[in-house]
Amino acid sequence: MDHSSLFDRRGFLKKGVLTTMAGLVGTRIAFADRMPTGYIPLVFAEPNPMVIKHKDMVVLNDKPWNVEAPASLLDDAVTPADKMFIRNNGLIPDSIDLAKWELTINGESVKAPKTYTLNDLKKRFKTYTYQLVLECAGNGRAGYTPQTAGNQWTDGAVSCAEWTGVRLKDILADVGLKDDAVYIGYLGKDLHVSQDPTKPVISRGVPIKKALEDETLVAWAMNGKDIPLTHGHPLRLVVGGWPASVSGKWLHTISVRNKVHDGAKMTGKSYKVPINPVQPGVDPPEDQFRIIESMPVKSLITFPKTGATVDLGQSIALRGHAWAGDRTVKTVQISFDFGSTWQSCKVQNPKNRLAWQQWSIELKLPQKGYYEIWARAVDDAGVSQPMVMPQWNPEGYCNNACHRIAVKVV
Ligand SMILES: Nc1nc2c(c(=O)[nH]1)N[C@H]1C(S)=C(S)[C@@H](COP(=O)(O)O)O[C@H]1N2
Ligand SMILES: [Mo]
Repeated sequence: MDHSSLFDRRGFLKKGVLTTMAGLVGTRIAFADRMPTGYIPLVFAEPNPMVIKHKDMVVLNDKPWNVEAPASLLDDAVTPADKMFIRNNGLIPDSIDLAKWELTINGESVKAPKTYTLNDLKKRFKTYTYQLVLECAGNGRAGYTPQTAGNQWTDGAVSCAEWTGVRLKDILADVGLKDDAVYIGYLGKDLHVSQDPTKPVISRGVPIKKALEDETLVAWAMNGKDIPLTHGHPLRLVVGGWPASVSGKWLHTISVRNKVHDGAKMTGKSYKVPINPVQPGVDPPEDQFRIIESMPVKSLITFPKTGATVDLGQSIALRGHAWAGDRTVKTVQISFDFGSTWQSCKVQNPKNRLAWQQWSIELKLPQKGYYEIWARAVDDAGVSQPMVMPQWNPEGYCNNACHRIAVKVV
């Protein structure tokens, strides 16, 4: 990181930088006035300890940051900030001035553009809180053969945190839309890795119907606190159930479009899959791809940790989460005999629409030996997770194959 932008002319940390830092560490900076000139606080050092998070998180890339959780770390019903995966396409903005932060709503399909301060948003609209599943479309990519390019996520690029903010539909009603509105697109303040401010990082969006759902939020809080800097502080678009790439971090603009949004990573083959199934390894031309919308049904075993050893006769409180994009999960079954027989688990209702659901089962494994435990969820339309690799696709998206863990009984 270039640190020169952090300091004022006298060599002290800029006011905005201190505010950013307070956002990062989640509290005010004690003795901020006593920091020596030219001093770089640890949170801005590399690697940034506040970005690295829980010690068991797995760093796939640090420029930009891409960090995932092992499945066993995702045991909480509501994902805590330190166990939440990070998927950045660019560089985290390094100074954020809360007093000057604004959200602009513009585009061809607004009657007139309008701008709100953070305070306007908090005061003028009703506040809502929802638990929302954010899963990177590339989650599970490591499971595809032949291998596809991109971060080799295993199972942990998914979270379900509690987001607080205002409904995008309330803001859009206040702005006033034209009849031809079909799509929205976001813009965030992150910088391209080249640090070239003219290069866009990512600007995705959703059809207006999804944008106007009750659960689509413009959020400023996560799990009851300011959103951590890594996850979009101070403002984020949060759209549950769809590829998490549509949930724009460091949000400053939403454009209401009269055509499918054409921002960075909406075009080409990004976040798209072939319209017709292809043979693994075959990459059809661009016009034969469609944009991924709702994510497919999926589940995780979060306890026990793969590789666990239990005593014969000891019961295991097997558990995890299941989710199904815009749908709900109807059943979760597990097998410990390589899929020959299946047992039904208890499945809880979601806290709200688009939240993941907890499932559990008390299990006793019948004899000593090595076992694999497989979990399979089925959604309310009767669609099941596949046992093995689903439809291969050139960008390696939407791998919702069953999660498996190994357990030894001694
Ligand atoms: N501004 C901005 N928003 C972004 C991204 C980004 O790089 N920049 N990455 C997107 C992608 S691809 C994913 S999967 C999610 C990751 O969210 P998280 O890092 O908070 O877990 O953020 C999305 N929003
Ligand atoms: Mo993503």
